[in-house]
Amino acid sequence: MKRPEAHTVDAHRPLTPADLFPAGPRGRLGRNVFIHSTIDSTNLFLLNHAATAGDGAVAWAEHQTAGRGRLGRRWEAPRGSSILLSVLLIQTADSPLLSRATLLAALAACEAIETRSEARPAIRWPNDVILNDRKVGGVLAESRPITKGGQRALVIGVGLNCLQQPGHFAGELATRATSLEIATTHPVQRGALAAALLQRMDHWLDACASDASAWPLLRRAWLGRCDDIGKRVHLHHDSRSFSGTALDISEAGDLIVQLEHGGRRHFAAANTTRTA
Ligand code: BT5
Repeated sequence: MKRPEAHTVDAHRPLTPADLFPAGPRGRLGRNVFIHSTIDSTNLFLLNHAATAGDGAVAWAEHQTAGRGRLGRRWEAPRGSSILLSVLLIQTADSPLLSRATLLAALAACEAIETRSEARPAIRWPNDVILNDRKVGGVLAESRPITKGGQRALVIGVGLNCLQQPGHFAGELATRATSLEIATTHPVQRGALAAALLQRMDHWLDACASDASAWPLLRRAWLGRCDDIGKRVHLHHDSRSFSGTALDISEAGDLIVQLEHGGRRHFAAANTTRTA
């Protein structure tokens, strides 16, 4: 049974920058915070404003009219129900973060959920956050060149379903999606969860920037939460279907699969989809 505070009107209150950074910005994230009541997509907003928003900028939305998923898919969430946020990082074109951002954010999302509830979410390669075998969140990392000095704008977006009830998930989502409200017993506070998410992202960004040995740590923590390792996976890549057993992820976040017809193969997230 959920404790009564879960259902207070406050749970849907629009958030402010102080909710996201209760102690002020402490690390790389949050010197600029953009709060939108409605926007097409927080990822698109930061990609379009990369030159002016500045490294570490955070965009938050109560509602997205064109929330983006991978490979042209959509992210749907009722107003005020979710965490819908993106962060902007200005990186050199050869930065390892460009290929590892999805791993970092999915891990941070799991850790944040764990600080705020009894749930132990899993990660489904490459970008799904899973609770009770259903998708509770997703990560979308996108990057674009910016004009100055060969740098790239890396935008990492995270969507986490917080307050949705079962009736909010229609069509295919009815059997595939869940929310923290549905799947956990703790009251869901979007502000505290968003703050924890940003804190965990800041933690890993700082660790990986200051010490290259943090990457193996991050990878191990990610693998510890990954639902796929040792299991059968079905993938679509280069107009072909592949099945096999997931063995590991590479440093760049590729899934390494022992194919059922023999051989091992690396699959990059950018051009691979799951088919089951
Ligand atoms: C993702 O894509 O999971 C990445 C989602 C990233 C969303 C955030 S919100 C803030 C930021 N701004 C944006 O515009 N995007 C980011 P993908 O793995 O392609 O999953 C998309 C698929 O998940 C859809 O095709 C649906 O099947 C399903 N889906 C859509 N909305 C969902 C939801 N609320 N919960 C669970 N599944 C959902």
